[in-house]
Amino acid sequence: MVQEAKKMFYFGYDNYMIHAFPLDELNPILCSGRGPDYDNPSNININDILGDYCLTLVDSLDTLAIIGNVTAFQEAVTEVVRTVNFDKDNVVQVFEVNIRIIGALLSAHLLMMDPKQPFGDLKPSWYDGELLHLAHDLASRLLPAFELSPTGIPFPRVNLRRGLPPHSVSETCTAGAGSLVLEFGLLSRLLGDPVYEGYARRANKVLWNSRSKSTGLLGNVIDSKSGEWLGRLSGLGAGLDSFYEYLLKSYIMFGEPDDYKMFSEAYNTIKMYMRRGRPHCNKGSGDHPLYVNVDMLSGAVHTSWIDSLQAAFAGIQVLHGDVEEAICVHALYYALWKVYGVLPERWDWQRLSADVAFYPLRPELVESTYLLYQATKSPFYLHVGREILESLNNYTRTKCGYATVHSVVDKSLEDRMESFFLSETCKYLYLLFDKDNYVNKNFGRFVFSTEGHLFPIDAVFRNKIWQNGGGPNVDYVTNATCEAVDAERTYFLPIKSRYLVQISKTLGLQEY
Ligand code: DMJ
Repeated sequence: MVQEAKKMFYFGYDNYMIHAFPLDELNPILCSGRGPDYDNPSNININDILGDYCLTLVDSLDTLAIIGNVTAFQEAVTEVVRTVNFDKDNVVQVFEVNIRIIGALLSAHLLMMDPKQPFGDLKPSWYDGELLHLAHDLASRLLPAFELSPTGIPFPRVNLRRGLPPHSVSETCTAGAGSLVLEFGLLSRLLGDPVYEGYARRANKVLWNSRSKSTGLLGNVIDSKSGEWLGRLSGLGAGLDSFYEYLLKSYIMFGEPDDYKMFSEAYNTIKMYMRRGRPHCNKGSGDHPLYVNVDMLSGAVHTSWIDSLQAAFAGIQVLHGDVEEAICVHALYYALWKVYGVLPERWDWQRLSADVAFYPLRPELVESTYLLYQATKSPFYLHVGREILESLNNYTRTKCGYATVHSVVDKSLEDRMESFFLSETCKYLYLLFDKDNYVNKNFGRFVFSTEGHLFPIDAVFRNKIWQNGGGPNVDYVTNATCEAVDAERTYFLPIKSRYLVQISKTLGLQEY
């Protein structure tokens, strides 16, 4: 399976380099490349993400390192330094640029600079911090989104060359505005410049302080000009997912107690208002646990769909130490995967049908499968990973790469391979199976960004050299407790078979 996962990555990556580079993405059916949609500037599905900066190459850098291909990694770094330039008259989304490009550049830089050389001698002899400078340049181009916001919540888009576009839309999602602190914090601490982290933290504070006074919940869409909520949906998926994720991961990385306080309050509120079903994952009776979307003001059920991004929440629960709950959340999305062979973007839990039927090769299920395997070492998760890999090969492999599923119902395809397929889906599959990988043997040394980029945890990132003479932040230990998973659990199914049968039957699966 290690070799199969590697093959999957190289099939996508090599085809991108042959048919698409230096454009941003690969069209895996037509065997061609794709850049921004200049004919239709309002096509934000494409233009939010593609900015003419070799996106897929940049997003793939650390996967090459993790897979152990030093030569290809060095070649890729050379190409990035030779080709990538952010001085472009393109309007892109702050969040996407941050997680896919700034995160990728910082991760590759940090892996090269690691004196322990965990993935070999990655640093080309000529390397002199060029990727860090690129990340710095790009982050500076995003700053107008923060500087010109009257509330501190960033505008969602900037023109990389000209700053804030005239008549900019100010409507932004909570995750978009509030998932910058990991990358911006690392950048600030690497450069000794508090500006980036300061803006990202300010955005988080404003969002946090805007939570409902009655429920403590946040909505999914907010106006960055007025600070008014425009979307009252509160849930774990689209619009909110990485906001929670970054509160926890930022705490793990920087040790700031406030991040953990916010995360744990948010986590308790989520459990109180969104969770339905039997109280314990592996005990008692009742429906399989489900986290529903609720209204942020009343806490009442808001929609009857859940979305595929919510599958990542099980991974966050693992990091938070709530492993039993993670097992249950994962089991639901795994059962859904078995129904369709991939995951629908939205699924209606009342009608038991796909509400929004596309699947753009997203990583969330394999990501939480990987994290659950690390936490439990149960071979069950290796089997889940194998099924995921096999169905990706069955349904999405095309002549020149892996393609977005247009409809999970009829398995028709669209000619697009998003960069997160290589940076996340393939990376997590590979790491799931490569049990001796340095990352897995030193799991506590790293944090994965929301785009799957690997960031080393290091005491130097607990320093703010612009504060207190740069002394380490020692006040970071909280009373968080992590539930240990008993060794004997390794030999049983992580979730009792009667509960697996229950969820499978509910979803109409014939076999389980
Ligand atoms: C990725 O860009 C990131 O994982 C993000 O947090 C959510 N969307 C995609 C993958 O689905």
